[in-house]
Amino acid sequence: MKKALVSLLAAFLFLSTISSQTGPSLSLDPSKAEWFKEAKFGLFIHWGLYSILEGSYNGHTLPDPSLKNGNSWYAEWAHTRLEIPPQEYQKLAQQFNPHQFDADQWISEAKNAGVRYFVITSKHHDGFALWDSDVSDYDIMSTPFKRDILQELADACKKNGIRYGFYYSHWQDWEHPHGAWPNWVPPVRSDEDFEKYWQEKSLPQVKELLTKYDPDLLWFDTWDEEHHINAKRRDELIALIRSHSDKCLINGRISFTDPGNNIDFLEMHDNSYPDEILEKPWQTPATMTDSWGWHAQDYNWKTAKQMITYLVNNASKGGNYLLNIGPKPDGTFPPTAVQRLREIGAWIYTNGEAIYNTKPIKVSVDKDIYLTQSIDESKMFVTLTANQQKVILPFAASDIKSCTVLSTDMSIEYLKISDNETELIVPEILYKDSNIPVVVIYK
Ligand code: FHN
Repeated sequence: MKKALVSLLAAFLFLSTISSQTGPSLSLDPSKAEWFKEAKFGLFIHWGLYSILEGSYNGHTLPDPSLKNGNSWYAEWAHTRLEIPPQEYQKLAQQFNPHQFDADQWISEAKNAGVRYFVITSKHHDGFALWDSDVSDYDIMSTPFKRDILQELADACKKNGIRYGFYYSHWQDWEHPHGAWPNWVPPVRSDEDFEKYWQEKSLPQVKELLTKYDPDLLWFDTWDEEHHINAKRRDELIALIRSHSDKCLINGRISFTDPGNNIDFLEMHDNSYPDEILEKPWQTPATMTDSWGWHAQDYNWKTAKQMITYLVNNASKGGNYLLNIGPKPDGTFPPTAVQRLREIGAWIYTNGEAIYNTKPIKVSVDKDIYLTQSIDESKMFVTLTANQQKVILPFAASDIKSCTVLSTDMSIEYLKISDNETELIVPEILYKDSNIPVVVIYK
């Protein structure tokens, strides 16, 4: 009897080692995401056929409440929200000819702004591929432009030491007969039909992106539970990526409501900012205006101060800020977007040490004060965004060696308030030089 048990146990152990060795592991070594955690600031690009429409079509401009689903600024949704018939929308491919597109110009603007990684919509919900796809002719080669935009951008990123990745709409696809459409466009796609799109277009195009461009990350998009990306399809896609890349990071929107444990960073909702520190790497995708894609009548530009504050807020909670630009149909960045990038870059030029390669400090402070610290914890950075002159910090004055302004080395006085509270005396002159000064505390 005993002999039989021993051989059963041996067989079980043998099988469990084999089963654990078969098939690629779905998880990536967490060290591969270190660059992402250190990077803090990325540039997102929404660019495609919808950019030609600039938010308007046939006398309607988004948001247009007179249309059943027109009440949204999102210009990249023009196809469905402005009720454009597919055969009309797809004709836009014949007009896509961004003659002023210059990948080096885009990436050098990004680099000067302090951007450390770059993500572009390789295929948004409309199903149009910005690369020469062997899977679908609805791609850049069916336009007058016929250049491999993704390759030119990947080359520019490599030249500038910037990581790059691609947004891919793996669920919504308004071109393939069985891709998902918004729930207000009948008929609701059956799961069997969706599987045809999944096997015929979604998985093969993701494989193309991996084998053609070797990206550092892939950015998938779902935003609620009403999608076909169940755990089986989620893991099938993850397995495909792991089998073609030992570095490509995957975001949590691969299945927003059930990302599982094998994704590499969490994705917040659009323009949303958690108010607590998150352990897993994460980022907020954010717009400079109200739309992601170029919208000629969207004038609601956030100020540089607002966007720097979002960047600092996220860094203080262990996250990144993925800031979006919607380039124009001619391939240029809107001038105000360039101005904002340069304003943010100017602040980062003197204060970047408070952002890059930092980690949160797990204490609570007053609103409009953001704390980060160097990885070795020798320096704490106190970013002030509301012209504060008295700043109370929950640290003992005896732990502080010195206090200076990060950008100028000006000494900052501090007072012991109690055993575990210190007050920084912030002179008004500080706010003359910068409306978001950073005080560095040496411990
Ligand atoms: O529907 C998309 C939208 O167009 C845009 O791409 C954003 C970016 O985070 N993602 C979806 C909405 O959350």
